[in-house]
Amino acid sequence: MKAFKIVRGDITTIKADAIVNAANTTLLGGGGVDGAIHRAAGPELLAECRTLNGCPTGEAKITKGYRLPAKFVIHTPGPVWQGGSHNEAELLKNSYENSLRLAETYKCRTVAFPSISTGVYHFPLDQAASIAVRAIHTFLEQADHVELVLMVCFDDMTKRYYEKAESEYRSL
Ligand code: AR6
Repeated sequence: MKAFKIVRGDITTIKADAIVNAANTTLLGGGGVDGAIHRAAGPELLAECRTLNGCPTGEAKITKGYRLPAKFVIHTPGPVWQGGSHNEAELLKNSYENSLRLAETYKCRTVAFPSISTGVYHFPLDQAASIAVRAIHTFLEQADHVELVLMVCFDDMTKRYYEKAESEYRSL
């Protein structure tokens, strides 16, 4: 039975086949969840990331998880919010879809996401949550390998927005 679950927690502690990193286009680390993932994975993660030559916004690249409990890290740079007329919604959807496609390719059964672009990149949480929830459900319906997707929210406010987006999606 496939499932989407919204939980509160620290994604670096999640024992999924893959966790997703809200990265930047250099893939060379940063603050927020990116910094936390690199700290927990150890320097081998940065060494592998250096070989990837960055990643365009909305696309995704995969590495091993090193010292993390997760087997893989899928790195995706979400869009920086610039007011909404710079294709931000499409690019955010692409980040979720391309991350899930990569998880399928690597036969991952469980995938954990952070709330991409809603920290330093300032994407409005209500819009980001509804884009994420829709993209994840649409993907799950036709997935062959991915069967559990977790949205790991770092704080209660973020979790409430995803729960609201999920209940709105369910009531459609
Ligand atoms: N587990 C889960 N979620 C977390 C964690 C954690 N350990 N730590 C923070 N969050 P952000 P962005 C939440 O800023 O907006 C980096 O410098 C956080 O509270 O990490 O996509 C990159 O290198 C928020 O809800 O990512 C980029 O330059 C969410 O993760 C830039 O930030 C995303 O916040 C990307 O910005």
